[in-house]
Amino acid sequence: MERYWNQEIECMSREDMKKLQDERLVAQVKHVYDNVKYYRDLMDEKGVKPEDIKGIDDLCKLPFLSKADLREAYPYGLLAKPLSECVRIHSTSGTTGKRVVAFYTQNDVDMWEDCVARAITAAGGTNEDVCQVAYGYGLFTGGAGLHGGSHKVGCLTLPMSSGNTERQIGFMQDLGATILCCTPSYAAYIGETVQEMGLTPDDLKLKAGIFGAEPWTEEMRRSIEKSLGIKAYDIYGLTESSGPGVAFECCEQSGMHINEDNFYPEIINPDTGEVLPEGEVGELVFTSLTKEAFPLLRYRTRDLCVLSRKKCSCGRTLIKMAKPMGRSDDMMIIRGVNVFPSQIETVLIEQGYSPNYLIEVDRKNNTDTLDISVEMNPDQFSDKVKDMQEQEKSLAIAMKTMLGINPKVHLVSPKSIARSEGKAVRVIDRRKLIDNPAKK
Ligand code: DLL
Repeated sequence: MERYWNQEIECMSREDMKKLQDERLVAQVKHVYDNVKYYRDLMDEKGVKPEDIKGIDDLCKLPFLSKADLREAYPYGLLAKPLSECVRIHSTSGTTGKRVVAFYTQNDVDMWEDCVARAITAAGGTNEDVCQVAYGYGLFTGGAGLHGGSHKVGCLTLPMSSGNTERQIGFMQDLGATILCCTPSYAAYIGETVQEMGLTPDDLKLKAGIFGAEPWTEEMRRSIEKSLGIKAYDIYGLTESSGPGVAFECCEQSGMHINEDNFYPEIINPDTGEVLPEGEVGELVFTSLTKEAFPLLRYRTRDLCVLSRKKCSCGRTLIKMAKPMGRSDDMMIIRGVNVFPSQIETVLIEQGYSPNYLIEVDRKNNTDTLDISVEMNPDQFSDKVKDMQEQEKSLAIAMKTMLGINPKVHLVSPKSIARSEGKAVRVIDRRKLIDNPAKK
């Protein structure tokens, strides 16, 4: 029987949810307008007053907020509560520019942990479970988010953080961990290490994994499920919106339910800002409905995905988002063709290769080049050059079919590509990025 953390909200009728969202939006907009000068200026510029927002149907009147705004307002410019009421910060890694710092009041932390508790419950977690948190702890929201949710559910929480993989597996065995939380790339690495240590999934008590923070394919899901003997659930979130738990997967494993009582989603055309109807692919935009310290109105995530209100067999009525296909700024434009790393991963796993690969993009003589280094499994390795060339050729053909362009494929020896304990870095783009405005 399906269990819920907050059945009233998770299974609420569409009508009641809309009413709740309407009320909460009105209050959130007023809170923001009254307390954040940056927003007040943006709204005044657009000629919108809080009184103009009577509910969700008026959302489109509000201006968008982007990462550039967050950077401009860094660090305190979007804070909506006095520092005396703030109890925590978290921050993005800042790999694509200045860090973004998000603030939390105690109520914000409680709301966040409640969202994560829904995710853990949907993955089958109860107070009988032992939950190993192998996301990084610290400024990153992964460790703190899953840790807080796990406490709330009452699981025995193992605050491992990421890294030290053999010790990680030792604890997993000794304490009988039943739920593993980490990035999917780290889960794949843990699965590989389990095998290298001469163990099988039967030597572990794991039953579920809660993996997110980076895009991962269905093929990767199946491969992790097999290597660890678990059911693998997706979880989504971003630092700006509080962290993991904005959306979570249920037993149906067909997209993630958005905690829409706290985060209202829209899908827009990233070029025009036009709101797209349900079912169309576009950029995901979130409006927080209940945040105190760091509310976000119409925040552009850059994540590309699709929303669906199709009935879910788990009984939840919360709207679902498909697995994000990547960020608009992850998309590589190579010789004019849009290429996502996830397409490359799908081909590799379908063809029986490991998810350990590196994509290198460059520009030589004014032409883009795409090189994909792929690690072989020991049984794929051959000392005959001709065999290896044949394998590379057949993989390159499969890639061409998926991507529409011809990459150079290099099969490399087992274990030669660095493993990831957090978010995997799978793309090195050496071109001067002039053709992807999202990256500027
Ligand atoms: O990655 C929060 C998180 C921690 C989510 C642990 C899930 C689990 P950021 O570091 O700010 O926050 O990165 C947010 O990561 O905009 C997406 O592009 C990507 N992302 C997060 N979850 C998923 C997912 C955390 N399940 C950015 N699938 C987001 C695909 C994801 N991409």
